[in-house]
Amino acid sequence: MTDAAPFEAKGAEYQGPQRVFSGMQPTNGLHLGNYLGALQKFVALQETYECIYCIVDLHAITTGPDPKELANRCREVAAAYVAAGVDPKRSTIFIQSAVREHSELAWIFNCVARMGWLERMTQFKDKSGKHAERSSVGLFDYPVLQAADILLYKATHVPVGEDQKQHLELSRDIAQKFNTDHDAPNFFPLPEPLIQGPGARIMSLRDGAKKMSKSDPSDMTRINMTDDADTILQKIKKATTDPNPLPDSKEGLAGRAEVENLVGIFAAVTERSVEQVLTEFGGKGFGAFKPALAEALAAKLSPIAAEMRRLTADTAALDAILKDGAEKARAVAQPIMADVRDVVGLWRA
Ligand code: AQP
Repeated sequence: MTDAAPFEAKGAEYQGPQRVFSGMQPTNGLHLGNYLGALQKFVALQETYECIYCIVDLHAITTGPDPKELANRCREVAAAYVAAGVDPKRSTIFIQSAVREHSELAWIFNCVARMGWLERMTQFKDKSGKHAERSSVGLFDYPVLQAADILLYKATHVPVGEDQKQHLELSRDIAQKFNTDHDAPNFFPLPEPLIQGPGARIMSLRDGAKKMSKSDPSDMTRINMTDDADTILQKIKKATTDPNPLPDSKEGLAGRAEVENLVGIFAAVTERSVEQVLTEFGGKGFGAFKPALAEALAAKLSPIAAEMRRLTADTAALDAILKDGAEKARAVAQPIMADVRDVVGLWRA
């Protein structure tokens, strides 16, 4: 048995190491929501935890990306991680499909998760729209693979944006049911989502009811991590607002979702509170606020974008980081997977 005594007496708390896991899909380029909701937390958590950060290409193929582009998309996400401050010497950065055990554990979890649990997942409903029967089984099963990603490393903490809360609850349900069904209390930890903080839910620049998303057909709805200062300014200038000036208190943002989103973004990128932003801009119009917001965004993102360009130009160096990361990830995952096989009673090859 490996990894700090996974079987404890019934009812005991999980005793294994505290470990962070999270990932991002190499679909379109990353955007401000990905950065503020997740990536910024990835960086901060390195101070406290052992961190494992994945680029989830197996998730990406649920929506059929161009196979010729997928490897470079993976490199772009890896470059974003490193450029934002994830240190490949301290943390593990790797590509999901390079560790085969993700798929194997997902299959085992398919036999644990219940259809009814998956049918309740709102992300599948959003992404499949009116054509659920024509969606891939993989898209339906996405949160089960996500549970496997996390639990393959017995991760205890998962930094994600607000949109992933329901999937994280499902991961906890799967861990709990696996432990109970196999009479293996505390074999898997029940992973804690780390969602709180500014930036947990960044909305579309055009519609305050929709989250900022890579897959939105309009590029004007999002700030990409690689947008230059001029593009950022144009997008912010065209962002939906209303004719009223900014309020001078938080209460004044009620019913103004788009304005609330822009103020929240300003607060998050300048590391101030919403109240502080409103103290400065309350009573002023968007003619003053929007250029200041665009400038703050460019100041935050431009150095990261420049570093991303430098890193993606050196494919060999990035690939070496990913190879090393995959080796480190396998070293954690393989003994845990061997234990899972034993617990489930699979044939020992
Ligand atoms: N708008 C958002 N606000 C805050 N956090 C967000 N995240 C995504 N959008 C926002 C967080 O970013 C991480 C990586 O997400 P992902 O690549 O796994 O895919 P996703 O959650 O489905 O994000 P996207 O950008 O909206 O992609 P598409 O359009 O491809 O579905 C996650 O932690 C997520 O919470």
